[in-house]
Amino acid sequence: MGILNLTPDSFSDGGRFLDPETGLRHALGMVQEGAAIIDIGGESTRPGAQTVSAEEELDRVIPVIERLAQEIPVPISIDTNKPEVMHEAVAAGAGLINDVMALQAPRAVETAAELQVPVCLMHMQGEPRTMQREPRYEDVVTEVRGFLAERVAVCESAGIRRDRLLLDPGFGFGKTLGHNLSLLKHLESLESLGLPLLVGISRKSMIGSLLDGVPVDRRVVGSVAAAVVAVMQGAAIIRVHDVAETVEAVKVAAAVRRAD
Ligand code: YH5
Repeated sequence: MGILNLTPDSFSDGGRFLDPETGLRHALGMVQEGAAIIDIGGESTRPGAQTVSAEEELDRVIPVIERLAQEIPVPISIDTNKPEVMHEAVAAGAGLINDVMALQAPRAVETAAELQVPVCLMHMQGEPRTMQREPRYEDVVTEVRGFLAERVAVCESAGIRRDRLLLDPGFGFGKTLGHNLSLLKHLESLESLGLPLLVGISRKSMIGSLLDGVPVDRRVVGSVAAAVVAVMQGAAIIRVHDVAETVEAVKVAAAVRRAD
C-alpha cells in the first residue's frame, strides 16, 4: 500500500503533493513500483496534528480520487475518519476505507456498512493531538487485540461482513517505542482474530528513535527492515512511502514465510 499524502503539513514530504497533478504523478509512480493499493489521506494524523473540516478534506482528496480511479489499475483507499468523506470518496472511486479511529466517529459504522467496501480498523490510544503524551498499557498486545476484537464485533452487528474487515495495531498511535516493538514482535498473536493484518511503520519516529534520531528522509532502510519483520510475523499489507524498496524486500520475506 503506497501512501499519497494530500496534507500541506505532511511531515515526511513537506506537502509536495497538494496539487492534484503532482499527487496523480506520485500515485502512478508508486503503482509502477509495485504498489497494490494507493492510500489517500487529506487529514494529518501525525502526533500533535490538528483536525481539519470535512470540506477541507473533501477539497483535497476528491479531485485526486476522481482522476486516479480513471488512471490506475489498483484499488484506492481513503484514509479518513469522517463519514461524509468516506461516502464521497467511495462515490468518486475509492474501494477501501482506512480509518485510524476504527469507525468510532458518530455514524461511521453505519456509513461503512452502507458503502459495502472493505474497511481497515486501526487501534489508537487517545487522539492524534495528545496521544504521544504518556501512552500507558498493562499489556499492550492483549489490549490492542481486545480493542480490535470488540470493533470487529461492533462492525459485524452493524452488518459489515467479516470478510470485508482488515486489522491494524496502529504503530505510533498512542504508543511508546517499547509498545511498538512489542506489537511488532508479537504481531502473530493478532493473526488468531482471523483477519488480514495491515501494518504502517514507514518513516515513523519508532524508526527514527532506533537509528539515533535520523531525519525522515534517512529512515528508508530501517522502515524496510521493519516491513520484513512484519511480513515474517504475518502482515498481509504494508503501508509505505518507499514502494520500490519495500516491494523488493517484502517479496523475499514473503517467499521465506511461505517456504516449507
Ligand atoms: C497506520 O499505521 N498511519 S498516518 C508519523 C511519521 C511517519 C508516518 C513521524 N495512517 C497509519 O503515516 N493508517 C497513518 O513520522 C495509517 N495504519 C493505517 N491503517 C501517520 C503516518 C506517519 C506518522
